[in-house]
Parts: sequence; C-alpha cells; structure tokens
Amino acid sequence: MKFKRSDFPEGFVFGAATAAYQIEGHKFGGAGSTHWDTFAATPGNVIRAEDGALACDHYHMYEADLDILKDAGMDGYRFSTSWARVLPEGYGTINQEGLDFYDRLVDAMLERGLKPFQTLYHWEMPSALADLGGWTNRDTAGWFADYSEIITRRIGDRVHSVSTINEPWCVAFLSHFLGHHAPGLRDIRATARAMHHIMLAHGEAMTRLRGMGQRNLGIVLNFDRALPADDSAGAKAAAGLQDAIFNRWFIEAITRGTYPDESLAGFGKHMPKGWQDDMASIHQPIDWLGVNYYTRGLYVPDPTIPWPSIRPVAGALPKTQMGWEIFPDGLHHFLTRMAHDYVGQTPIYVTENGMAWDDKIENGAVYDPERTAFVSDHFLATKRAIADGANVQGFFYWSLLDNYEWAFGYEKRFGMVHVDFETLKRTPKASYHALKAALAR
Ligand code: IFM
Repeated sequence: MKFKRSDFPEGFVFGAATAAYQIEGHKFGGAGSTHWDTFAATPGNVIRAEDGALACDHYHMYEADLDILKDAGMDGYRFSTSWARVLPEGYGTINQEGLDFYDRLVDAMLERGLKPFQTLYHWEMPSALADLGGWTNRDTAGWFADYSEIITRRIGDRVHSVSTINEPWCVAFLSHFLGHHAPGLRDIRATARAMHHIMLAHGEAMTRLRGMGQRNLGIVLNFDRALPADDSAGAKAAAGLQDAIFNRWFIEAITRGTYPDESLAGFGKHMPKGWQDDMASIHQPIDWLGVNYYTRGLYVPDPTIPWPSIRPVAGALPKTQMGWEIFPDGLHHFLTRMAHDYVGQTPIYVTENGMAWDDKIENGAVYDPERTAFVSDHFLATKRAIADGANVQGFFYWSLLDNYEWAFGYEKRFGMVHVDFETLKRTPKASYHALKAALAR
C-alpha cells in the first residue's frame, strides 16, 4: 500500500464491511423468507439461481471472521442486522434466536476491540411485507421504524453507530425501475413511490431512535460519478440528470428537505399523494454520513427511450470483474462535495469501497495486486479529500469476505478474504496482508 495508518488523523477508523443476507446463511436461526429468496428462486434473475441460504455461514463462523478483522489491526466492523431474522413476518412475532445472534455478534466485536457500525436495512425485505407491496407501500416505513426500535432495544447500548438504510438508490431505482434487484420491477410509478418511501423510512426510524435516546445515527448513500460521455450539450445534460436522480435525490431530501426539480420532472406525477408533508421528517439532522463509492459512469442522451431518456456508455479505463471503471478521483469528488455542498463538518465515513476480481487460490494463497493497488489509490483519494477539508473519519473496505453478490450470485469476488464456497474455508488474500502491514502501529 502507498499509505500507512499514521497518514490519517488520530482516531480514524479502518475497517471492513459486510451485510447480513450476503454472508450469514439466512436458513439458520429462524429467519423469515425475504424477497431475495423468492427473486433468486425465479428463473433468470440470479446467476445459477443462487441465494443466501448458506452464504458464508457467518452465522456459525462469526467469531473466526471477527478474529480475521482483528488480526489485520482493524478498528471497526460495518455489519447489518436482518429485518427478516428479527421479525420473520416483518412485524408481530419476534424471533428471539435472531436477537440472541446479534447480541452475541456485537459482544464478540467488543471483546476484540472492534467498533460495531450497524446498518438496519441492507435489503432483507421480509416476504410477508413484499406481499403487501414492500417499498411501494407507505406503511412499510412505519413497520421499519418498529423493527428499528426492537433491534435497538437489544443491541443499541453497545453499537458505535447506526445507519438506517444502505444505498436507497439500489433499494428504489435499481430494484423497481431497472429491475436488476428484488423485487425486480420495471415500473416508474412503483419507483417513484419506493424513492420516497425509503426516505420516509429513514426519517421515521431516525425520529423513533432519537426519541429513545440512541446516538450517532446516520445513513449510507451510494454515488455514481456521472460524467458526460463527450463534450456535447446533450451529454452534459444527460450526466446532470443522472446526477440528479442517483446522487442528489437522497442527500438533498435529507439536508434540504427537497427533491431535485430535474428528477421530479419524471417522477412527479407518480409520487404518492401528500409526499410533501413527509419532507420535514426526512429533513432532520444526521450525526454522520456514509459514502459508498465504486466507479464512474459516462452518459449520453437517448431520445428513443422514455424519461429520463439517457443511457450509459462504456468507458476506456481499466475495469474490475464487475466491468466497473477504476476511477479513484470520483471518491475525492464526493467526499469534498458532500462536505462543501451538503453536510459541512458532520463526520463522513467511506462506508464501502472495493473491487471484485476473479481471484484464484494458487498454492494455498491468493495473489491480488490489482486489489492492493485499488485500495491504495482510494485511500490516497480519501487522504486528499481530508487535506481539502472533508471531515472523513473512517474507511470500510467492501468486503471482508467473498460473498453473495446479489444478482451475480457467488461469482464476483469482492473480499479481502477468499471464501471457498464448497468448504467455507477462509484464506486472506495478499491485499489483506498488505493492508495489515499498512495498519501496523
Ligand atoms: O455487494 C454490494 C453491497 O451489498 C452494496 N454495495 C455495493 C456492493 C458491491 O456491489
């Protein structure tokens, strides 16, 4: 790595991130069915129709996984709690086994000196609520606040921070407009409702948890460095519209209480009645902001398709296994832009950044210099952002383990630790050892 721990401010949190459905093994411990189970069971949605039933079996192997984090010298662990594990039907009967699991998990982090950074929703919509419309149903926001309260009553005394939602753009647009994620809809009315209700869920959970005295509450947003594919006015406008839908919708709702006019031009007539009245709940202070950043996108106008009438085109930069261009400057852009335009000196965390690669075990080890370079360059971009005034207080690599990459099943490997999905054996990759060396005190 081209950086070391001491290049970052004292107290900077170095960590790694995961999410419940992607690693735990959702068939264990009484968890309820989620919309990902049924999405995966429907032909054509997920590679080889793979699901999260077993995943990395973190449910049973969590202590060994936390040891791996600790052995690298990390300070924090970003994890999520599954709604369907806590409340198998989404509301009503609580699964005590689920609460007990998260209780043990948080204690195990603290025993190892790891700060627990909890996320409340990383996409495990209980199937029973999906039956009622999931995020297209306004009531889901209230049920989410109820779930948030239940899990917080059990572990809120020990977690370092709480994020309400992970990546609302994926929850709403990727899943209801592009149809790539569960529930796999391609419908603008459903999208507009999900775009709003996911923010309402954030607001209602914030209000509920703040009312309970819970501190250090935030949200994790993902960002696309949307750029014009060429110098034309049309391409500039296309990139601007992508920025309004993907990037500005969520952060402006939270920090200004408004949605961008450019986005409302398309979504406006499909929004739920009286949405304006919810903006006060959405627009309340956050204690910290999580930034997830992976790549840039290049856009052109496409008048042959309905609003937003834009499409991405392939760029020329080196790409990861996902086909995503490697563009560390984009991380610097969003960290400084968030500080300058939206959150000021409110703490910012890089809550996800990482890359997938077709890693192979050779002679018992994984040699992944591409990942080491990727991580190094994104840490350097973060360091520059701090020098330029952004109050960045931590960085979580995505992901600790190779895991269930949603519609890509187990094919894309993001981990710093290789997982053999036949034997579940964990093998730290060369990038893990490089990061460990950089973090040594
Ligand atoms: O695996 C996902 C994660 O669940 C959310 N952020 C992006 C990652 C890589 O695609």
